[in-house]
Amino acid sequence: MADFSQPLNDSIENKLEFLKNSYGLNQVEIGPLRSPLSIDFYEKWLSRNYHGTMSYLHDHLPFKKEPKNLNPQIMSVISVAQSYFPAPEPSALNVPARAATYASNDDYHFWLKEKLKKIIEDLKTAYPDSVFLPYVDSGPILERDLAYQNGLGWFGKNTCLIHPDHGSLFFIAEILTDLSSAAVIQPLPDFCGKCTKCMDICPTGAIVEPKVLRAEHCISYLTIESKEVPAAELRPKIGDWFFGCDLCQTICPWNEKVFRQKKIEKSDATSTSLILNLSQDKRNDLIGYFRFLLTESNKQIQKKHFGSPLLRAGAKGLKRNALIVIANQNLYELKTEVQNLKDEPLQELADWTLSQLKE
Ligand code: B12
Repeated sequence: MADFSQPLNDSIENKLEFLKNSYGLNQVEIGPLRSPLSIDFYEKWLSRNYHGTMSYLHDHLPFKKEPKNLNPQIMSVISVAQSYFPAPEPSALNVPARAATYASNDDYHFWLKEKLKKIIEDLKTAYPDSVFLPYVDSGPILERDLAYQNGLGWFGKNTCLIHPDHGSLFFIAEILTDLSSAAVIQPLPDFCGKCTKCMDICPTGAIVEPKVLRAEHCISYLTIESKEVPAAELRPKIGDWFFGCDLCQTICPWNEKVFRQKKIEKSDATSTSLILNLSQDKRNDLIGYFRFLLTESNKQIQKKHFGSPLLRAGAKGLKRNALIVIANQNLYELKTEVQNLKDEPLQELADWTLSQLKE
């Protein structure tokens, strides 16, 4: 529990600075709760159907547009940034398949929410009668926009919020509160300049314009959020990405700067290759893991991935993703398991995988 035994008139901003350091967060900033500055872009994006099957993004519109609809008492938003690389909460499940960097942590929806609840407990000691509502990712809040307003970063061309010191490999979370803040925060200017590396590297061309992601083509969507089987022309472009993708972030000079500063050597997490070269040992590990996915029951698969963000894709989604990587990495050792897969919705994909395997 935080010790607020500093002078009683200490401001909320100073308390948040103290909590930021106590809880190992990159940034914690409070600002008045206003409507998102980029709501017009959001509406246009929806109208272009770039959200694919994520229909909840439509349902969120009235709240995203007017965050006070969540609770009319709310006056301010406390924006939180938590860096996820190197992993602050490493996952016990270390899958040998290539996954987005954030997935090397336990599922942040739980531990980051817990952190927010502890911060709220601390704040309650100073403001016992105030309202504090924690949000992490799944709420109907345009998180990047509110964080942008509170100075946590600018919207990069890859749409991620980028901070000059922290790069973009951070989660965003909020505490909405009825406390008011006198802080006047200027959003950060856009430092992307003429750089288009994130747009150029995206294997599926999902960044159709600077700051506009056609999510239905983003590998993160195809391997995590979507319940469908990707169109045949997109499958080879997914490369060896089994769960999520980071190419538009690892190529970003602002993250490269952070990797250098933190003295992070080139690793799978920082590599910009579409397909990693595997040692024989790593290839064997990958084959073993995919064999497990193709032959075990959905229940066993769920059990193994409990507590990991990978569970978000569901057992069927993980099988689907394995079939695509098996084809793209030519893991012909799994031919029999692919042939024996009896899963109606995945049948066409399994046939496609077989057609790609060459000894
Ligand atoms: C749906 C969703 C996805 C979808 C769609 C992604 C997307 N870009 O929207 C998919 C599944 C593809 C996805 C992928 C990822 N996601 Co996601 N996702 C979300 C979610 C739930 C909603 C986002 C949303 O509403 N998008 C709507 C579109 C329209 O927003 P947008 O693309 O960001 O576009 C905005 C800007 O471009 C801006 N804009 C456009 N033009 C202009 C011009 C100016 C001048 C300005 C100021 C602004 C501006 O307006 C738009 C609306 O704000 C949020 C959590 C939340 N509740 O907000 C997390 C969130 C955005 N995701 C996050 C993460 C970490 C990821 C991944 C890195 C995970 C991974 N590695 O697999 C990738 C990154 C892919 C990418 N390049 O965005 C983080 C982002 C952290 C950060 N530093 O930015 C969030 C905030 C989750 C969290 N709580 O930490 N995600």
